Amino acid sequence: MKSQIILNHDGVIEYSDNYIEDLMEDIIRDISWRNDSITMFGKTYPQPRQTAWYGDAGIEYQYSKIKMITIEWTPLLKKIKDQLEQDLETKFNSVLINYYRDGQDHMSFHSDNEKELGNNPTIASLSFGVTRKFHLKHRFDSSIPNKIIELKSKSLLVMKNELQHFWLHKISKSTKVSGPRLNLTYRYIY
Ligand SMILES: O=C(O)CCC(=O)C(=O)O
Ligand SMILES: [Mn+2]
Repeated sequence: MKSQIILNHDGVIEYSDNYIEDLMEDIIRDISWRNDSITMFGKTYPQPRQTAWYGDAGIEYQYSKIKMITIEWTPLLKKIKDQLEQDLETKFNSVLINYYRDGQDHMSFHSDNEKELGNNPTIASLSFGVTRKFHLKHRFDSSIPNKIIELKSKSLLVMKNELQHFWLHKISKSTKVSGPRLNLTYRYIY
């Protein structure tokens, strides 16, 4: 695996192009999407993307006030997990799936810092479909410029060490993309 260190200050981000074959259609075929809403300023909206949560039986994860319990691995999601565990020498027990139907679907700035993820989580993020921009912003030091990483189809991005303490990340809206994107973030939930 040929990986590139993209960020190495207050946390680490590694990126690998062409990590995996294009499995977008094969993955999507078997996914049951959730139907969660988000509440902001007292109003309820559908989430601005589709989501699903798979993994070992009975694993719970709460984010943005949404409580999720795993659906058990599809064979393909499990196979990818096994490969990532071998390549990254770490364990995963669940995967959050995000499907951005078009350029309007997005995810706002946040850190993956829920306590169930442990102190310095290693999160492995796979992308399929259209290229979208992954923005990073330092939480405390405004003199550090934001970073933008173009997440290409079949790439692997790994976030690790103290990254979630110090950096926010997002997938912003784009009027330039035409087509969907699938993202899988493999995680270990304690
Ligand atoms: O779609 C992505 O690349 C990022 C997803 C993400 O940040 C998350 O699921 O927490
Ligand atoms: Mn995230």
